[in-house]
Amino acid sequence: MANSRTGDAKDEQLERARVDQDGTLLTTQQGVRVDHTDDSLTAGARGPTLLEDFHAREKITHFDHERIPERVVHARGAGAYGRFRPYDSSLAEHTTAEFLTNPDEEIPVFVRFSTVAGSRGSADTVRDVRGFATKFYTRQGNYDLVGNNMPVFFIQDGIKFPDFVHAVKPEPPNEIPQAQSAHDTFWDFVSLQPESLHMVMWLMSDRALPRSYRMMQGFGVHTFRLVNADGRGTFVKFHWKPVLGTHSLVWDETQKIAGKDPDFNRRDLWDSIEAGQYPEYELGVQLVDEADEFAFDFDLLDPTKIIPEERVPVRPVGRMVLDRNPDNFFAETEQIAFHTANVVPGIDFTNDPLLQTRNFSYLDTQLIRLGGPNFAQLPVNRPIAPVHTNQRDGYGQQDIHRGQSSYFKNSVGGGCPALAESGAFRHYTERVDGQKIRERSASFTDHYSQARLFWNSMSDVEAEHIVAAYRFELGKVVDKEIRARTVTQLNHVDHDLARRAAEGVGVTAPAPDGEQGHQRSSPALSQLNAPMHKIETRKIAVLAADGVDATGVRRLIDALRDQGAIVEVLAPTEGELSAGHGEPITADRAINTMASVLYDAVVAPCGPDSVATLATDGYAVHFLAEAYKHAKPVAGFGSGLELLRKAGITDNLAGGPEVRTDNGVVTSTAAENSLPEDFFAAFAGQLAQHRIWSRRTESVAA
Ligand code: HDE
Repeated sequence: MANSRTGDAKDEQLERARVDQDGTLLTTQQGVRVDHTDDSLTAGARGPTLLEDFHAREKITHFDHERIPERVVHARGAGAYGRFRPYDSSLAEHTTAEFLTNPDEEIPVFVRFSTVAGSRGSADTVRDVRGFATKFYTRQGNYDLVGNNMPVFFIQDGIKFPDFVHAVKPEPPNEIPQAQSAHDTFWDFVSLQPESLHMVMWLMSDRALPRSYRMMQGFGVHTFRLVNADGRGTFVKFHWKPVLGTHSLVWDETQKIAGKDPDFNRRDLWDSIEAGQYPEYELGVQLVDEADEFAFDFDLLDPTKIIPEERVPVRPVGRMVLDRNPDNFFAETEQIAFHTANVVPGIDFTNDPLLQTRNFSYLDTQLIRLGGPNFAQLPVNRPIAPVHTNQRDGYGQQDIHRGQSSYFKNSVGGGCPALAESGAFRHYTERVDGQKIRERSASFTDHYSQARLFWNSMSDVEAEHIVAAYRFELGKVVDKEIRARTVTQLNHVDHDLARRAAEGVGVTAPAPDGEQGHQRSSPALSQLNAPMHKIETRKIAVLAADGVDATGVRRLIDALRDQGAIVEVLAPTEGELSAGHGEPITADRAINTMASVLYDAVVAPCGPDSVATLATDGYAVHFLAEAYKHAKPVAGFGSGLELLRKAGITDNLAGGPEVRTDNGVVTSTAAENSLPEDFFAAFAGQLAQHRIWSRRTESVAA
């Protein structure tokens, strides 16, 4: 494991807490050396264990207390350190936050990605929202942007959060199902809660199945406020855009990966950082003048709404790179404590009722999760800005505060810590008038327009996936009433959607809603409209056996690796393969230890003997058919085309040496050194598309 030091201020601070065991001797917690740790101290070799065995007692006691409560939501996560730098100082017009306005300094960050519903040991690739929480260790203090990969939320007021979470979590009698929304209580809740509809549509979309944490967007969700040096406020929504584009898995694939590699997203993040292929994201902001607070047909304070990007463009402001894996999952990724109220001067809240509750919840939850009020002193949570409070004592106090005073004002401590004369956080001055009242604002009541905007913005294939997701999820709901209620709710969004969902789950579609809504769409909402040109870090499997055309395979590997792709040779067994042409080549992995769902594309190279072996290997044939079914680019050359045929892939197999591309299948009958260069370029072109949605694969059995 290569954990190179980054040497920034946070890294320096962490270094003081790091412990290496190399060359050390085993001791007790008290530093007493131990020379025997396999047998307890007993009265006679077959007698009872003695209470005075302090080493055994200490060892067992610590073990008994190793676990802490998992996060009540977002329990399953993966994290990494990195750095953020703004492009320029132009945002200074709107905010005094230095980390957003000082391009001369790189700010250390820690990001934790997560799923929401599952427990710590659940699979990564479930249908779920993903958390995207960033801690910026700024010179002005820690700023936490605790976002998700979807820009809206299920509820408008935080008081509903326990209800929502209870509904989506496994059901109380039997704790089934794990990490799934496909069960009665979730759909019961959301079908009775129209405000959830917009977010549920995002959850049913491909956004809920990210290919990688490196290939998903992040959103702050709420409207926050930037505040400048004059105290002027500007509304802001935060966006993260991944440099590699936004890509998703397909549903069948996610379910298989959950078994083949439940750590799929976690492993992907770890491996890419270890390989030096650092994930990168661009931070963008949507800014709205306070004067325009009421210029929209929705309320900016309503977290179930987006500001369409065509209406207010996203302004790029900086770039984040994740370049170091943690040393210890528990110490860092588990113990990191995010809090929406961790803000720095220049960033403030709005009266979004969801945000207001979060500002209470995150501090509160850490107190139970991390066992007391000193969790901000844990290495991963410590700010790099100096910390001086009059707070004292509590479980796990790490600091040794010297001096007589722990109060303000004091004279015995020379008045310190003193009040700051500059650089302090000042709450935005906002006039608030109102009656104490439990009432949802009337401006929060349109639950359908933006759900419809989302639906209208989907490409055909994305829409198909949404329908399929509704059918799958509702198909798992036992109570037919709940299915019917959900379909009725969808009918308020779009009759066609409601009809298509209803048909799949044995429910009669309601008549079209008299008020079929607007025809607007927002191109930015479709993932397929994002630019697709990179093949960096895409994983390609080359299926080979003894007798493979190693020359052709090497040329393919070189061509794709040059563009940052990862190519692995898979064979019936690992190790060296004799080559039909060229030097022997090494198989990186055995086919049966992997699966097509763990790769982005697959290649069947030339080599009559190799092809003959693979044609009788069910894993190899299924590998190809399954990749084809999941709309992945497939390539074959020379006699490799026979293997494609065996897997039922018949697109453009009839050609000659010239390179043909059809339906994402790239072929040539040429091999070895005569395989045209175009072949690699054509394959890379298909790979950049990520999936070939024009391919119809319903009938493919895989
Ligand atoms: Fe959270 N949320 N949340 N949430 N949330 C937590 O905090 C909560 C919400 C989000 O990697 C908890 O430390 C309430 C929206 C992320 O450590 C808890 C409400 C968004 C993470 C909590 C929300 C999020 C959390 C659980 C409604 C997207 C993981 C453990 C008022 C903008 C952070 C913890 C990490 C975690 C409460 C709604 C994102 C219980 C009460 C909206 C990414 O405090």
